[in-house]
Amino acid sequence: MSGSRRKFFQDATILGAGLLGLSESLQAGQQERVASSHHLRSGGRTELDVKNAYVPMVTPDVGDLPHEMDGAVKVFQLAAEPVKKRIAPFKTIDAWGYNGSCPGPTIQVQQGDRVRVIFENRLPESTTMHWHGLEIPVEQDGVPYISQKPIAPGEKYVYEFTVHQEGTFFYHAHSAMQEMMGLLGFFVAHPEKDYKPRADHDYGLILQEWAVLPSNTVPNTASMEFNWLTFNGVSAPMTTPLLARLGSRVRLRIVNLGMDHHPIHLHGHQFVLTGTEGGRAPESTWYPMNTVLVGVAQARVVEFEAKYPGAWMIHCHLPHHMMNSMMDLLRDRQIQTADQTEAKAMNQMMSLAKSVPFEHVHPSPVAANAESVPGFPQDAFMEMGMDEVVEKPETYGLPKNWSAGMMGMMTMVRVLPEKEYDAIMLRKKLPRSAAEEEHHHE
Ligand SMILES: [Cu+2]
Repeated sequence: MSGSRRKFFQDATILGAGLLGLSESLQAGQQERVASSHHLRSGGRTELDVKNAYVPMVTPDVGDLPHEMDGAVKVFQLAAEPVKKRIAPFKTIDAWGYNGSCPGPTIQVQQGDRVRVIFENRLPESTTMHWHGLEIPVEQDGVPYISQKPIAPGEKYVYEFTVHQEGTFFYHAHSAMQEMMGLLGFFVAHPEKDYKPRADHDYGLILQEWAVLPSNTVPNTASMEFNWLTFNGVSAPMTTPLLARLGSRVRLRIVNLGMDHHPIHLHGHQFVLTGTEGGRAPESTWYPMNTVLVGVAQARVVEFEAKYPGAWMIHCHLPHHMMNSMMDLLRDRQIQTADQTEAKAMNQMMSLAKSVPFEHVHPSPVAANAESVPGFPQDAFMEMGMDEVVEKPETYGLPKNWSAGMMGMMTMVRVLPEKEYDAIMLRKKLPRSAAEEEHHHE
């Protein structure tokens, strides 16, 4: 760690300690196991009746759907509706989602739970909800005309079923174009007895792709050419880094509902495939890998020991999926453009920087004779440092211009030693103004 970076973290610790008191806040934000509602209400039950606690999944940039209890039933409210979705600092699209969120908020239940979802259709057209991978009565399957009548705009519909499985599932509209508008979300069923080995962190990523023409905001759901690729509804560098304590075990659940299969690659660590959309896989089937192909309609669950400190990329490895659309920005620039000049490219970058606005652009150096080399430019001029625009506690302490190295379907797992992890967790608890003051002080 550099001296200035060390000071960064020290300052955060001192400031946070002053504001909140160390003992309480240092543990803050760590994924703590939650007892199931059965556990909390267990009263006179014997130990055997009580479900285990589990580590809840965190869906960065999305969040969870809360529930209320009606007797022993977990009741969720879910409304399908149009959503203005900012997928990048300079791109907001007109997607569809649930409860103002695209993808929809994560539903987390536990194996054995009775679940009721009070669903409302606020879309301009009919829809239904399908519970992908769940073994439930056919009347709850959410297929229009086959298992139910389409739910008309303005109508409500109640789904209710018992979840006897464990695993990573998702919910989505059972209409192809609506899926491509963003109508899906996680449905995670935690096991009755926690998985072994237990994970310390559990993160979920939803893979989506969008075709949005320049100067347009509505995704073209019939296109096969996708220019925006997102994790949990945002493109890098807007994706929120996943944090892991050095030495911890990390579970990563990935689901895909688009037109492409995505090979998701993790840097610097090996993982094992511990589950699919069908649930947990037996440990005898686990083997080391660092790229997992997540096919359309699949869920893939991988786990790894966060052994090596650092900011490690997690990204789709399809080259075009590691980019953000430059069409909005560069207009006349195509990869093969022969008359691209450094001055022209820089000009384009500066005009984008002004419109966002972000603080600066950060082109890497090019050779003096670059313009005479066939094929130039490729990645030159494309990288955009916008650290301050996408700043959040989880990005705290990253090297300057880190955001210039991240685009498209990409995020990172930050494997952090105890002190640095705690400093960021503390910062997540700070009021926004205090965090800003400290930044300016630094
Ligand atoms: Cu991909």
